[in-house]
Amino acid sequence: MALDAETRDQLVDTVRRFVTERLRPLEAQVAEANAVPEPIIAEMRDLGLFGLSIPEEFGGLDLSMEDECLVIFEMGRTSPAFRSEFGTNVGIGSQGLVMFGNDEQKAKWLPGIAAGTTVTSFALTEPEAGSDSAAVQTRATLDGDAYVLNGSKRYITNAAKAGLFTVMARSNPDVKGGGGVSAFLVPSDLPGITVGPPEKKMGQHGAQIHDITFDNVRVPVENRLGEEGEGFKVAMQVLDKGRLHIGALCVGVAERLIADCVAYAGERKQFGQALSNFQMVQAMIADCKTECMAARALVLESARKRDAGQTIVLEAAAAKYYASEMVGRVADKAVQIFGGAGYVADYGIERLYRDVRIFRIYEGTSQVQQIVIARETMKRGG
Ligand code: COS
Repeated sequence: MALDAETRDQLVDTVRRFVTERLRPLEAQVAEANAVPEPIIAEMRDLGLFGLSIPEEFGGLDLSMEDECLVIFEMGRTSPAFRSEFGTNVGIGSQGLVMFGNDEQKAKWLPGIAAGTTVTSFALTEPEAGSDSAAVQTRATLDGDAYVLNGSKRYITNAAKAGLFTVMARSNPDVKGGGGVSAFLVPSDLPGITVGPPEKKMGQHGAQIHDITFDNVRVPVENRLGEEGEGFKVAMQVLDKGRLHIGALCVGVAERLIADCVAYAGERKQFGQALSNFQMVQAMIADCKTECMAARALVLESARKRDAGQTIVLEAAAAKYYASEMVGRVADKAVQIFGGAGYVADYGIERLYRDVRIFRIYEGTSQVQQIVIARETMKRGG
C-alpha cells in the first residue's frame, strides 16, 4: 500500500536522520567488530524497518515498492551491513510467505517477521547450484505427514540469527530443473539443522553468511509454501522483487560516495587549489552523478510498474544490473578522486569499494541479469 505523501516523507526523513546520526558514526566499529550492536538492531525494530514490506494486518508498514525504494535509498547512505540486518525480513526471506503463504502460515510467522523478533533467511543457493538455481540437489522426501530434508545450502545471509528459513528443495527427483523443486518454511530449531561458521568475506563486514546442512530434518507438510513443484517460480518471483530492492540500495551507496567525493574535492588542495577546480575531477563527478541519476530513475520507474501490477521480470533485472555495475564504477572513481586517501582505511572509501563488489554477484550475477534481460526483450519482440 502506498503511504500518503506526507507520511512517506516523514518516514524517509526519519530514516535519513537515523542513518546520519546513529549509523554513520558506527561504520568503522561495525566493520572492525564484524557485528552490528544489539541496541542499534533494537532501534531498527522500533523504527519498523524489519516490517517495511509486511502487510499492515500482521504489524508491518506494507510499503509500496516505490516507497520501499525511497527508504532503501536512504539506508544505502551508510555501510550496507546495516541494511542486511533487516534486509532478509523485508526482501528474500519473507516475500515467498507474503506472496504464496496461506492464511495459517502468514498468521503464524509474519507478525514476528514484521516486529523483527523472527529473522528470516532465503535458502536457495547450494554448493552446486549458484547461478543455475534450478539445479538444487537438497532433497525433500515425503514421509507421512512430513517432508524429510537432506542436503546443504551455501552463503545464506543471516542464517545464524534466523528463526525461519525459506528452503528450496527437490521434492520430485524425476523432474530435473525447476519443475521438481518445492519451497518450504523451515523453523531453524528443527532437529537435524546445522548452521556453519560465518564466512570470511571481502566486504560488508558486520553482515554474516553461513552454510546450512539438513540431516533428516522433518518438516511438517503444512509448511510447504505453495504447491509441489512451484518452488523455483516462488524463488524467481521473490528475486524479482529482491533485485529492485538491491538496485535501490546500489543507488543509495552511490549517492553517499558522490557526496563524499564532492566534500573531499572541495577541501583537498593540490597545485594551490581545490581538487574540485580541476576539470578532470569534475568529469569524474559528472559521470558518477549522471549514471546514478539514470539508475535512480530506472529503479523508481520499475518499482512503479510493480506497484501497478505489471510484470517486472525484465525491469527488475535491468535495474539491478545497471545499478550494481554503476555503483562499482562510482566506487572506483571515488578511490581515484580520494587518491592515496581512498586506498587507506581512515576515510571509509576503500571499505565501501569492497562492500559494493557483491552487488554484482548476489541475487543474480550481472551475467544472469543479462540473460534475463535478453530473453525478455526477445519475448517482447524488442
Ligand atoms: N517469474 C515467474 N516465473 C519464472 C521467472 C520469474 N521471474 N523466471 C523463470 N520462471 C519460470 C519460467 O517461466 C519457466 O516456467 P515453465 O517451466 O512453466 O516454462 C521456469 O520458471 C524455468 O525458467 P527458466 O527456463 O528461465 O529457467 P533457467 O533454468 O533457464 O534459469 C535463470 C533462469 C538463470 C534466470 C535463474 O536460474 C536465475 O535467476 N539464476 C540466478 C539465481 C540467483 O539470483 N541466485 C542468487 C541467490 S539468492 S542471494
